[in-house]
Amino acid sequence: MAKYELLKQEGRAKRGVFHTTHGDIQTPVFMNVGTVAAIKGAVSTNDLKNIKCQVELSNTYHLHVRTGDKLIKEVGGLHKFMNWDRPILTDSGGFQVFSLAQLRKIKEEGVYFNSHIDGRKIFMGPEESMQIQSNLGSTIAMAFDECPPALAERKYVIDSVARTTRWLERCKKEMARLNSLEDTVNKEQLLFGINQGAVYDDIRIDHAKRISEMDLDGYAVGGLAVGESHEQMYSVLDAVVPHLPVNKPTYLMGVGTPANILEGVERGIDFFDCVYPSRNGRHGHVYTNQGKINLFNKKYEKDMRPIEEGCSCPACQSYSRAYIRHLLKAKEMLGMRLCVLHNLYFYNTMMEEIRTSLEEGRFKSYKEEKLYNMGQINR
Ligand code: PRF
Ligand code: ZN
Repeated sequence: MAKYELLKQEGRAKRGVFHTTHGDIQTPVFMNVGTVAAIKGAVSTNDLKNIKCQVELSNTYHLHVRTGDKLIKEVGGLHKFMNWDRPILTDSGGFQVFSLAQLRKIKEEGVYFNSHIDGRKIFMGPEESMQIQSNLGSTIAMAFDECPPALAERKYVIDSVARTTRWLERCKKEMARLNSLEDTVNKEQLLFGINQGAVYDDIRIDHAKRISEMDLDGYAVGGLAVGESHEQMYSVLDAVVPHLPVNKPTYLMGVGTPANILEGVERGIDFFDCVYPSRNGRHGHVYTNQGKINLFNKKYEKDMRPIEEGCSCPACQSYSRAYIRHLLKAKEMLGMRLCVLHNLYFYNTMMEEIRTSLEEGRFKSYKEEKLYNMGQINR
């Protein structure tokens, strides 16, 4: 049975450790996104170990429509398939169905949609999502939810959240059944519930209280970073996180920039994930302690310094801005790969610094310093 230990608190900010069957997760943590069981940019699982990655994140929907969860179960589960023995979190498919699939129809039983790969008709409900995640054998499975648009009207959000709650009850039941079966890949698979409610604080809070009573392994805040302003997102977190159990991990889904993460930590979030570091890396946009730079910029053409002076990532250890710029311009895969490795290392290192600052009771000043250096605040 997984257990979350709250090691230290500074205001609402939490420093914790989550013990799982695939090892401990030190929080706050950034999960490295590998949607199709691969970090985009030709990053291997061996690379992940060298860039301080603790948790890999994959998607139920993508693996279901291509290659297939049944095949992955047959060959021993996702950990074995991709050669990664540390924790894996799988997202439920809910969000991806809503953002990618065409012609979807939401019903009480689940969602009917067409695959974004070949257009074939698929049905996914709470039971199907749990079955797929069980076949994959991830460490942490996410509940099947609906993520309404940030600007959805109140009446729609009330009905949607009520359905998401009923879906969560079905997820919990199905997960318990699957974990008790003889041939299940990971009999100790964990389930996180997901809070929804768009930007309506009262709906969010009611929902948070409701799901907190269900004694799940962790709690996510979903439905954010979907078009609302940063201020609205922070204000939802201010309202809702205090109503989630402090002795369970909290997860802010799909967020975000380094600044968003610092603000999330301050408001009590343990887990984050986002495509920004890998996506930006693939476009030659790399993070430094002075902010993000674009390596395509001509001013780096003879710049023989590493991306970041003093950075211990595989890119900065061996290569210059000028050379990586050349690789990017020549469309050589190595260019993208080095940028992605640097960016993930930057994120994972920032999380490590955040944890240390929390242990030493100086998170608040760490955050101010980091934001100031990155040009995000004035002093
Ligand atoms: N639900 C699920 N996955 C998600 C989200 C959500 O609301 C988000 C919202 N930012 C990202 N990923 N299941
Ligand atoms: Zn680097």
